[in-house]
Amino acid sequence: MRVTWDIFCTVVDNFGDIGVTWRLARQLVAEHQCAVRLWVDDLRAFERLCPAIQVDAARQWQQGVEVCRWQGEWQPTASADVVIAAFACQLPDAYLEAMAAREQAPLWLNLDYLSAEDWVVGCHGLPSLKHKNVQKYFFFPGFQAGTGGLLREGGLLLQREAFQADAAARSVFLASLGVVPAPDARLVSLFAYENTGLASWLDAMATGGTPTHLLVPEGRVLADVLRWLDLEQMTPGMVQVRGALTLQVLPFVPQDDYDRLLWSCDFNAVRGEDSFVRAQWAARPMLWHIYRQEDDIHLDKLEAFLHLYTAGLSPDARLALQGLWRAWNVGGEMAGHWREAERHWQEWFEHAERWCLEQASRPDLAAALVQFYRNWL
Ligand code: TRH
Repeated sequence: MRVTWDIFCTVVDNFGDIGVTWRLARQLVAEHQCAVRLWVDDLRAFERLCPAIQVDAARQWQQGVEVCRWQGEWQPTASADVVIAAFACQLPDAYLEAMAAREQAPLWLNLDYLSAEDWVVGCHGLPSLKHKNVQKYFFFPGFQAGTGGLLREGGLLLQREAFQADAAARSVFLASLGVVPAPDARLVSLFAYENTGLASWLDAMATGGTPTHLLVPEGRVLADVLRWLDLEQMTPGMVQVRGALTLQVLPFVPQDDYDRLLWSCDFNAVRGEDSFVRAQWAARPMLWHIYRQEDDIHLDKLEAFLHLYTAGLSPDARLALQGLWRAWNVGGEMAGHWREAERHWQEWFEHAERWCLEQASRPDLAAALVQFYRNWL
């Protein structure tokens, strides 16, 4: 009998909640033969990542996953063997009762946000709340042994390596997005929240010695790009040139194409959680715009990651990378940090590859979840 899984996702804002749960649901089906229902309260956000989604359907099958619209009145539903509340979302009361009514209680997990902080290791797998006879457990993704790991599909790195080794595949993919970079241009992708530091970074690229082709998928940072260009609007496909910098707006692409975009670029600016992890699997130098939290607690998370990520770098390269990331995350002046980081490009490039391999040497998050269930039985 296939193990049944229910994954609940409320889209708080942005795309990370659905991005992570959709990726996990697909992988549990494809690699672990699980029967997965994914309950989502915002199918429009989902459609951006997966254009095949029918936004009005109460139930639909997508890539082997049963996608259920989680809106309006809850219909009586039997509980699955494993229940995942993603990012502490609140399950429907009637579903909690259905969990408690099972002869054998289900495994109930809260899939938490990703953090590199040390305390995560101590809290991963601990019991949390209880509803009647059903115990909930914390499940923390993470970068260190003793955490739940990172989402990484089987074969992902081989696919990525093959793609990056195939210049023709890269050109064909980029051309499908209308991107034809000059042969000597450095290709950079930019996915970020609003950022007052952007103008100084764009200045640095426009006046720098290396031609840069910057790709900006439609989204929140675009308003800052337009302000810098002194333009009212740019639609996908449009290109603007300022000195050594060519700027191009891209459509928001389906999730698998976004991977290929990251693999195609020499440098990726990413944000939040899922794109942040995907840029690490792309094994290229990167810049992270962390999701802002109250009382600046996100800055602790940033430091925790920087501490781990920069450990193998030479002292100068380490300082350069930390300076760039810190400036970006407080909306500070970027130009000097960018020039400094450019001096360490080759080292950073090799480091990104090493970091990727090191992270990939740990069990991936879906495998860790399946193992957690087996141990729990
Ligand atoms: O959209 P985000 O800012 O999501 C955030 C974070 O997850 C954050 O931790 C969370 O608290 C907040 O949402 C509510 O960034 P993230 O996590 O990178 O998710 C973006 C998703 O969008 C990811 O799955 C990649 C995908 N994507 C595409 O599919 N196509 C695109 O063109 C782009 C730019 C992204």
